[in-house]
Amino acid sequence: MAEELKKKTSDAAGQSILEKAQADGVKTVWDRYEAMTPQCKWGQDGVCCRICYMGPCRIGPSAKRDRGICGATVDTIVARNFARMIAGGAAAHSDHGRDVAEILIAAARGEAPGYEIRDEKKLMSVAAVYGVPVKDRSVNEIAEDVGKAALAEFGQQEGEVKFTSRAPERRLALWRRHGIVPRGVDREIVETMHRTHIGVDQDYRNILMHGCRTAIGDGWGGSMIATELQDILFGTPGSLYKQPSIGTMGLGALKKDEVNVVVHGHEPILSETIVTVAQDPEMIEMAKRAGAKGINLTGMCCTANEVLLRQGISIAGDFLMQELAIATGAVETMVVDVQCIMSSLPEVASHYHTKVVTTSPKGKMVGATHVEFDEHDALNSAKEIMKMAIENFSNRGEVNIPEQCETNAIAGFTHEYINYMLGGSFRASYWPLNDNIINGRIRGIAGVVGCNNPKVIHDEVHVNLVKELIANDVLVVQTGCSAIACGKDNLMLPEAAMEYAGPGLREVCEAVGIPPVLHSGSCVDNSRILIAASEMVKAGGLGEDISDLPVAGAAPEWMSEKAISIGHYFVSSGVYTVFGVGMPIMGSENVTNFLFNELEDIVGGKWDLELDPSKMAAKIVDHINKKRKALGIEAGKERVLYDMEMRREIEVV
Ligand code: SF4
Ligand code: MSK
Repeated sequence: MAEELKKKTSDAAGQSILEKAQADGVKTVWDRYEAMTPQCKWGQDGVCCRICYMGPCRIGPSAKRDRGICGATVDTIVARNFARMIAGGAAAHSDHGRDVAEILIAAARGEAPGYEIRDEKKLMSVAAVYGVPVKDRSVNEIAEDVGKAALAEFGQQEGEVKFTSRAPERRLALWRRHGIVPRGVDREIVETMHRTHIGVDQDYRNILMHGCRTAIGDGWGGSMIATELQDILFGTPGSLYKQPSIGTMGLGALKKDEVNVVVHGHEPILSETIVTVAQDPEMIEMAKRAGAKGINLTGMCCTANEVLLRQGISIAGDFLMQELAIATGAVETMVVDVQCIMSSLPEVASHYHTKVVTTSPKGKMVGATHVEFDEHDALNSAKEIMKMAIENFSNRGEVNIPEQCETNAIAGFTHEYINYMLGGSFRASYWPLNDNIINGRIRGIAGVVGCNNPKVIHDEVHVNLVKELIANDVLVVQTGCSAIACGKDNLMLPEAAMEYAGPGLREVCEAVGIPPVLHSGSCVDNSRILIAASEMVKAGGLGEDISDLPVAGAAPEWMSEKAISIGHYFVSSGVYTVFGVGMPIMGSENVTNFLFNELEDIVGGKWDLELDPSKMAAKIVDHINKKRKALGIEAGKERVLYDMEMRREIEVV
């Protein structure tokens, strides 16, 4: 039994609760995956077309059919399916961004009590990008105009999405040359859906290039709007208190004698208010009257990352642990909003006392309790949910929270904090980072992000990949569930550098006092990585475009459409990006060759696929070495002690 469990998850606490869930007769994601195997090869390879009802059409050599009923080739079908995944992912991120823009406007108008402008510095920097006047205007007037300008980006029909101006000049010029600067966030998503309708765009290259435009509209548009506006409303992680947050990670974050509320999903609009209510003395008193010692709030998936980054709230788990958290019997309420919420939650919860509460009109579930979250009366919505959780405490049955040693993780390494951390308030700069890359102490940087997937051992690929990268002096930046996987494995503590990092990276981590693996946030916060990469280019010494940098991206356990959109905007931004698990393009040699090879000559970045974490790490290190060689820094440079003259030069840069 123990060996079987280890084939499902590498999380020890997860294994013990999975065993309990099985004993309780609960079906989990792993049971449903097994029941689904062998999975449809056509779907896995991306060659099944259901775009019109003459089909479905499944084509390819083994089917002895080389065209769909309408005449579509396998290349057209695979490219269309892939482009639609990009559109789905971009839509999810961007709709999140739109919600934040609406709240910012309402908060600025005083129509959303409980929300306020917490980060004026960020507000001013975003106002500058949008050209919003700031002189002699109140913070709320500026915020309202910033919110309106951001909202207008979604439906904009002409021009360029403004945040693309933050990319290095060469990158923007390249995008313009290829006609892939997004005009408006929604426009590119809609055009993808149009182009991939039966009988429109039949040229796989043309379809995939529009995929670049749509994905850039996500990374440099919808996602960046979500991240930046959330920072304005809730504070930029790391910057508010001049230090990142620290929190517990894993199922051990649940508490036996407290009312456990798990916030799950993506949008901090809801979870930030629940954090406030969980600290309300009236609510804590109510919990005590119900027999609990207090209220314990924890997070799941990207909502967890958002509240850890800004509030130091602990994380109960990543994507594959949502059912297991309920199976502990300790969760009074799981509050969900949008994205990555398993449809099985109400069924799993029916074995225990847990209430699953949906809050978004966009995301209801049969079997869940719906408490519509009214942003204009946020505190009362959150209080209603909290009272429900407290009342449910007395309904608990047997509780089994796995014994585990406390696992802490430091989180909140935004591009602003990295800037501050390296140079302090007055000399904030990316130059020390570039310098350490040039002198070879840091070989390069890898963004390791994305989901979990039951097709591979839960968390194992993330953790093994990241350990190999840091052993090779590659500094790792993380978001999403990948960050949670590595946080649970203690890789986000400075001590991890002593244990796992190569000598150069260890030296830098020791000097600066940082972990070798930096937590940068949630899925939409991959936009922070784009800005950090642009800042590295601007700091100098590492080329003139993101594609010149010794950096790479990876999503070793991906599963969602959002991951495909993220991968495609990394690639479109000039980053070599490797996915694990598999990719739904392998049915077309031409599409695979375009994404894995040809695209590099066009946008400077390319896709790759590698299932084995050691080989994935080797590919990333090889790519970084190739970039170092092109920059002429393959041997590394000896550290130079700067005199005042040289420092002045740096400041000019
Ligand atoms: Fe088949 Fe063409 Fe219809 Fe797709 S669009 S289902 S390939 S007929
Ligand atoms: S939550 S998209 S499983 S990272 Fe952002 Fe995790 Fe992937 Fe959802």
